[in-house]
Amino acid sequence: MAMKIKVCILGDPSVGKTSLVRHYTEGYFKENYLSTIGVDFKGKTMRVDICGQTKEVIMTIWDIGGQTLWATVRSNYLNGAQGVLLLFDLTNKSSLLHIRDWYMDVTRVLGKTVPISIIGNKCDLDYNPNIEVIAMDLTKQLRPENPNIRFYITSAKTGTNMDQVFEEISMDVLNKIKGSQIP
Ligand SMILES: Nc1nc2c(ncn2[C@@H]2O[C@H](COP(=O)(O)OP(=O)(O)OP(=O)(O)O)[C@@H](O)[C@H]2O)c(=O)[nH]1
Ligand SMILES: [Mg+2]
Repeated sequence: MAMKIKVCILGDPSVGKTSLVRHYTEGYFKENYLSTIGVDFKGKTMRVDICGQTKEVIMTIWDIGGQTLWATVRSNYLNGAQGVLLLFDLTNKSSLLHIRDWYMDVTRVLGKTVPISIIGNKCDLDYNPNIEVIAMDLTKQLRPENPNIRFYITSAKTGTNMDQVFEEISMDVLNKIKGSQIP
């Protein structure tokens, strides 16, 4: 039987959350920007190899609009999430500086060991390589409390690293569920 998992994607407005989810689940990219109001849902059925077994996983991705400012509303959306993607825009430093706040928000609701990936999106554009160094440093700082935290650069436009992001977060979620079943 297929397992169902819930993954949330968060980050500042316009960093490319909806675009990344759309490209992954529907296979196309759109240049125009239409801000997500509240939350949007997309589903994807995938096959994940775990401990030598192939499992069918139905991933529901909750794409939470970056302008959803009310913390209570956001925490309602986050409830029950098993994995989290925190997105920033490699060409927008302030969106990276806000990642720590997004991280705090998420771990307040879901605990510190929830599988999380930090993602620098729009790698198809020119960006200052320093921003990647800062993001890797932040990931390292968070690793003692969240040992499996990952960092990627992606492009929702070209699809660079897109499959890895979603496959690896689902593997992390399944591994965590499996670990918690061991008495
Ligand atoms: N070049 C490039 N543009 C991108 C990429 N990802 C998103 N964009 C563009 O950036 C703009 C914002 O993308 P969205 O996916 O709507 O951003 P969002 O994070 O969902 O924004 P909110 O819903 O307001 O929180 C759009 O014009 C996209 O076409 C990317 O990887 N590369
Ligand atoms: Mg959006």
